[in-house]
Amino acid sequence: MGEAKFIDEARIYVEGGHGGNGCISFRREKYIPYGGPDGGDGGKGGDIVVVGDSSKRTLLNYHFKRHYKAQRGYHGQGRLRKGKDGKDLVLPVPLGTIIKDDKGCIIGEILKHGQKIVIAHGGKGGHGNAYFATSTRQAPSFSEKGEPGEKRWLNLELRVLADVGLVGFPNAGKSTFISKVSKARPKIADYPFTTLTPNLGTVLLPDGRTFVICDLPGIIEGASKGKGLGTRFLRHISRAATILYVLDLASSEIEPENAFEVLRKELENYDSNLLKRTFMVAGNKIDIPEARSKKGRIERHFKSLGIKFFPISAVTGEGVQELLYTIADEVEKSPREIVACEPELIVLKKPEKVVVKKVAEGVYKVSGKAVEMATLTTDLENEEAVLHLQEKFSKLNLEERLLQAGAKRGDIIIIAGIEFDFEPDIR
Ligand SMILES: Nc1nc2c(ncn2[C@@H]2O[C@H](COP(=O)(O)OP(=O)(O)OP(=O)(O)O)[C@@H](O)[C@H]2O)c(=O)[nH]1
Ligand SMILES: [Mg+2]
Repeated sequence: MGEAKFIDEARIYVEGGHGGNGCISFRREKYIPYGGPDGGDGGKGGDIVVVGDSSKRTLLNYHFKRHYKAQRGYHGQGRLRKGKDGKDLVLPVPLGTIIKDDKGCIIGEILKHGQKIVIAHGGKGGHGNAYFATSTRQAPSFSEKGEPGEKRWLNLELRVLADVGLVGFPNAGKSTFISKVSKARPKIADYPFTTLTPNLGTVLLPDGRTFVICDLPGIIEGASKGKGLGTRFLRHISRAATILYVLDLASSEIEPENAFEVLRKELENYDSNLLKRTFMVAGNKIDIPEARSKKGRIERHFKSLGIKFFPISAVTGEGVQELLYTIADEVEKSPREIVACEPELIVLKKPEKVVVKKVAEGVYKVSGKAVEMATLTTDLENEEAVLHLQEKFSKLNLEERLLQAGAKRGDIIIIAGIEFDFEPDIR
């Protein structure tokens, strides 16, 4: 993973495929000049589907290409042939991707390889004229148009699925640690903020247990107020089972006990739930004499607080094995949080069927999925089709609703962007 190209947010526009139109056709048989209606239905438009792909690590693709439209459904044909459905458009995303709409409502989250979520439904195909044949209307010469596909802007947000999150000051040795215990190869250097984006590494223990570590950019005092790289990367450990604080025992700038307090404070300011998570502390760089000399004191300090403390050297590997086994135990006990339980997660109310709004003197706008779809699927040039639309409107009590809202004969009614004159039957 190219470090600088780690992208964990994207905004995309998605549009399901348009449904295919229903067909108007009549059977043609020998000696029968005008047979019964046999126009087939249109096919459904393709859906847009996100799918979990464990080989993906970032949302980079969606940073470059933002507009997605699925294939439309094919039109119906004569002899009752139904149009083919449009192909779904599949968007692979890394595991841990959360999909939100513009109101911040969570549409879903991808946690497993192969898991699918439809984020924009294709429109239904329109019925062919055969569908409208009744005993009183034996030769309908109209059909429905296909429905438009669902369209919307969505926000993709990645929260990597890690079992353990590494939290520490810059230069504490977090990246050195992850490169020692996994195949991850992040940049390591003796200046602060070497790591600019999270890195994941998988640890495999000799006993077969395995877990995923997330190395994060360094946190400094004031990070939650935006200092340094800030705390926005902390969201990547928001569902880690446990947190490993990495302290630099050789630091000449701050004592490890204080460093730990500062880190806890910054985490608390970012999201106090992070403090409820189980955690342990690694005192790094004990290969350096100044660090080793502090070891006893720091050990006693954390022990007195009941905190698990491990003196290690990420460079030589001293103490690392023991730490890894303890992490594995911890991960087993408290599995990774797999469901995003966010306060923003609200169940959307079922949309109202018909909503009438006066937009100007003598102008009313009508919205609601059923009314809009009925309008959009009608061929307004075809008189029979318009009569059929009026039947649909009366089933939805549209006329009454408009009269209640104050509409009068001759007023303009706008439905799905199309203007009608209001000509009520009543009064
Ligand atoms: N002697 C010694 N040096 C270490 C040890 N671990 C890390 N270092 C050195 O400390 C410096 C910083 O190491 P990094 O792993 O880049 O630190 P980091 O915590 O990832 O730093 P940021 O990415 O900037 O937050 C490097 O020069 C490492 O070689 C250790 O156990 N012993
Ligand atoms: Mg680093």
